Amino acid sequence: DASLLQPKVQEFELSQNEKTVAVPSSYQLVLTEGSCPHAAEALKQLLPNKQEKTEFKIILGKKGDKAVKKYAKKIPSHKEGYYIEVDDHCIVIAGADARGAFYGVQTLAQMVRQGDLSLCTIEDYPDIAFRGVVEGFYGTPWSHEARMRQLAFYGRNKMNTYIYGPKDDPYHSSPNWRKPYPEKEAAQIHALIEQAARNEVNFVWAIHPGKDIKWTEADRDALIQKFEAMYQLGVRSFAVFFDDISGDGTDPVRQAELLNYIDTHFIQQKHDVTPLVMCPTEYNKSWSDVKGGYLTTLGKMLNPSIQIMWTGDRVIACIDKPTLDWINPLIQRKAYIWWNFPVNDYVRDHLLLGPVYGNAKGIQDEMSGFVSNPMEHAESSKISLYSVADYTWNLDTYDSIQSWKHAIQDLLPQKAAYLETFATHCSDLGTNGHGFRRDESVPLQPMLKVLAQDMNASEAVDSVLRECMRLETACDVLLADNENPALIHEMRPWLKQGKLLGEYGQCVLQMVKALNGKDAAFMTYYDRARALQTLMYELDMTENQNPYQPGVKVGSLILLPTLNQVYTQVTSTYNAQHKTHLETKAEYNPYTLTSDVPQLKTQVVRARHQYVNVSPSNEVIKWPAGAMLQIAVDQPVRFEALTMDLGTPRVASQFTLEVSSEGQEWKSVSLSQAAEKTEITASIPTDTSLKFIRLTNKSGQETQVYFKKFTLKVQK
Ligand code: LTM
Repeated sequence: DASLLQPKVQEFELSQNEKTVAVPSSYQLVLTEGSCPHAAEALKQLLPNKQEKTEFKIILGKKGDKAVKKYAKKIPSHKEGYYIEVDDHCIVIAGADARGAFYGVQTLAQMVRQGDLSLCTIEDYPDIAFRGVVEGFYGTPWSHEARMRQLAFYGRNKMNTYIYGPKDDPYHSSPNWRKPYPEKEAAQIHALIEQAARNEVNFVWAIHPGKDIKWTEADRDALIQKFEAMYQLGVRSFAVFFDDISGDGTDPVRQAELLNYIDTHFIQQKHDVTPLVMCPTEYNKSWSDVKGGYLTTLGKMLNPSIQIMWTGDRVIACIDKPTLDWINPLIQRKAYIWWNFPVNDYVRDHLLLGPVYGNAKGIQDEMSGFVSNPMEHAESSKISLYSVADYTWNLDTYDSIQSWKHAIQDLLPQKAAYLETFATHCSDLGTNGHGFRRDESVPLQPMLKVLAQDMNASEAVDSVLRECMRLETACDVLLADNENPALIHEMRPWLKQGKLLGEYGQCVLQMVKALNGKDAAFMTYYDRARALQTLMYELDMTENQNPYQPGVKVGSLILLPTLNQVYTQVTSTYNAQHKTHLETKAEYNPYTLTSDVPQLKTQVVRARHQYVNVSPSNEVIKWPAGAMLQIAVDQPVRFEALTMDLGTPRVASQFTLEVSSEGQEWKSVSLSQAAEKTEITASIPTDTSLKFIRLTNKSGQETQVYFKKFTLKVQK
């Protein structure tokens, strides 16, 4: 069944006689020794029983090899393409090159897994030249073992690029980009390079020097020396990232001069190194100042072979034709897409397990590459990465739901149905500074909407109740599963929350049923629903306690909000009927954030114990003159102190901090920042209760800062 082959093949033709042949139990291998070693190795792994004296032949080779000469005309002319022919006594795999032959073997492997082979021909090739992954997120870099598994996964799914650029590897970024890796890390990188080669993946090593680079010969030589050291370790593909920096490092002329120098004096000298890739400082449209000339300078100055990365119209965005029509002329080349999905380093309390959708069809000829930035959870990211492989190989036949289902099947074959149920309710990002959202709980949405309108609609009550039961079951089954321990380990906090959510949903709907049926059990369901609210809150406060977006959210787009709404309604109705005062509030955040700093407008504010935190941002924030960020609370409280980190020394004097009780009269509070430190603090007089606090840029000009921490301490 050709539709089961993933990524989808370009041309598949069944033989007219519709015959099949059994997977050969032994075969004679015909190939030109050494021509496509990784394809040959993969074939031997797939069908180990190679024998000289067997009738059935497998012919494997690449264009130009004697073994496949007869098929030369049938091999697609695209790089990395391949031709397969299956008949009743022979299988031919003929690649346009060695990588194409390797991909042919991967396709054969999928056919073998389906059972008997249909007699057929396949012509296949990728739509996009560079396809894969940029490990480019903030947070804990992937482990060595996770990376080894990833590279094998890329090979199986015909992705040819892995860009190594974890923001929190100090030897990739400041301060240690100038230094060589210590011995252990160097040995691991070497092992990754070997694994990448076995799987026909380009291991691209990226450097992120812009935070503290000096435009001197010494730093230029330090960079070349680091690249040379990486070359000695086996790296044959390189990238330079200038994202998320401010100050001197952002100068496009200096960047272009450095990159051209690297290109001429290092990349071109080596003869076995792929084209240099760069990530610009203005890497998305919303931040681009075309008149300022950053992008056009790169476009004009950079050597034509240097690839320029682009995240789209915004930091987090899907890619379509207008995106590419805008950027390509400016940079005078086809953009190399850095797709910021499923990365969750700005919504770390969410796990993004939903389908990959939103990127346009028909744009394959407008981009030079497409790589996805994943989550720090390597195994869980494979759901999306599988579909990225599928999309980038064959854009026009890409079917997001079908691909998602196949991805789940591939990741956890024995328990795929359970994983699908869980992933259905664990896909949105929640409110976030980038405003990027994904759909969630899609099949249940019609019934959830009916329930939100009328909590007594019995069909909706029953369907949602059944789905909550399915969710609870799925989480239990997955929590106890042993098929992919690394995956379950990553998902564990979310599975535990999903189980509680499933239980809570059933309980709330039982409250509705008990109320309608005048069932005396209402109070028992109420007590349990309250207990489950507490347990969900406790889990959120104790698991995944990263300092950025701590906690664990599941079903946060529509399932949990609808259940909470029903809980409030049913409890209020009960109170009215029985003159009781049961707690009707399910969830409550007394704090709100308002801001006219465009990049901070939709940041999330969270209260945790005595602290109120605004979610930090990964990127540089352009804070306009006069713009402010305000936190309001619905009941007066005593603010004790503010601690913030704008990632910049000597910046406090550009801001004013003010507090107010009613929002009419404002009182200034002084800010202190120690010399050369980035942390800023303020002690707030606790003699009056307050409802508002705001921070304003009073410097009279735009200020560029980071937004690493904003924590208010509130008196108990
Ligand atoms: O997107 C780019 C080019 N750079 C960074 C990434 O490192 C980060 O993972 C994403 C998502 O937070 N945002 C960035 O700005």
